[in-house]
Amino acid sequence: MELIDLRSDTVTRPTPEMLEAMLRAEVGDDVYGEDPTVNRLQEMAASLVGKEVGLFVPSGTMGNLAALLAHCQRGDEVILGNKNHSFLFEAGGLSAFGGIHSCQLQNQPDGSLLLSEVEAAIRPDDAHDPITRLVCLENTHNRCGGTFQSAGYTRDLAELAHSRGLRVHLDGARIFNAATALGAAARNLAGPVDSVTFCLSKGLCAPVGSILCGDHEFIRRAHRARKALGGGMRQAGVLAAAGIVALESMISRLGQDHERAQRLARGLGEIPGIELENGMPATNMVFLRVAPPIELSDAELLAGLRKQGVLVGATGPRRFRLVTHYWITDAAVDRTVSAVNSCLSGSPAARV
Ligand code: TLP
Repeated sequence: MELIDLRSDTVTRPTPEMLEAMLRAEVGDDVYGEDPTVNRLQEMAASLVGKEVGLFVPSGTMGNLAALLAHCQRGDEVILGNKNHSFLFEAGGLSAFGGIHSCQLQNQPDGSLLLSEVEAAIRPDDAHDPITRLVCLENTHNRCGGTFQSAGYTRDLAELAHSRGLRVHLDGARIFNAATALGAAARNLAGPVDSVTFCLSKGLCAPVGSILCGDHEFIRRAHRARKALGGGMRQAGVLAAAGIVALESMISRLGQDHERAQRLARGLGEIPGIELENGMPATNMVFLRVAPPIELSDAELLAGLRKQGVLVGATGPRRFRLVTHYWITDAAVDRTVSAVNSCLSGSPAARV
């Protein structure tokens, strides 16, 4: 039985074309800046998001942390959403390694921050206060449901931040999903911000890696931070080669993942006891809640689905996340809907 893994788009395996490119990759020592494949990937990436320079990093987490370290000094404050990945799921790296203080604002349903709240959170120049240095956005926004924010919103936020002397970092782990959903170019979404991280190893299917982009001076600082964090890789062209294939051939197909997320949501939404948490999905994530009359525990549901070859993510009591990606076909979507249906209707075959 083929496993249907909907826990995340991070589970995507490299495509045959990527494996082929990895095998043929020309490499050098990237710590010396001598890996031609890494250099090419960084140039392509920077141009896609309209920035001067790109820096290949092992993960989105390191990209965000290197950005924070490059923008902030110890004791500086960053304004970010209380559901942002950097706040919730990066092991507190910003305070552990950067000594950076965080001011958490409530994310709006689309993942944005209210401009009025950002403005109110900027500290006065007073010796009692940390120095507000940076605002962090996330687009698409993972915990808000894979939602996206428009280029207009990003521009307004950046204008406000810049007018007060702050910089803006965008966690654009899935920026190409946002761009696809908006029918916009990624460079329009990233244009107004000072730095952006995006991931090659999520919907774009590369096995490893993210890119941090910004201007020369910012990337010079981020490069040093990457080294300090142990992210200076040597013959990384082997990985970058897959990243190049990802940028060349995987962005234009992301809409298929969004359509499949819609198909999945429509199917699941018809099952009694399932509530779609954010309505129809904006991109490639379906968040759902299992309503109280259903007696199955979360562990029983996960185990019942696993028995039928379906893996989904648990995101909280009676809350689950299903993420579509390259390896999820229409047939896999339909099989998932029937598996959930049979678990919830108490089919003995699905019980553990
Ligand atoms: N997100 C993962 C988990 O960590 C939750 C996932 O399965 O979605 N920014 C955003 C918005 C992310 O969703 C993630 C990964 C990251 C950064 C970190 O990327 P990696 O996993 O490459 O460190």
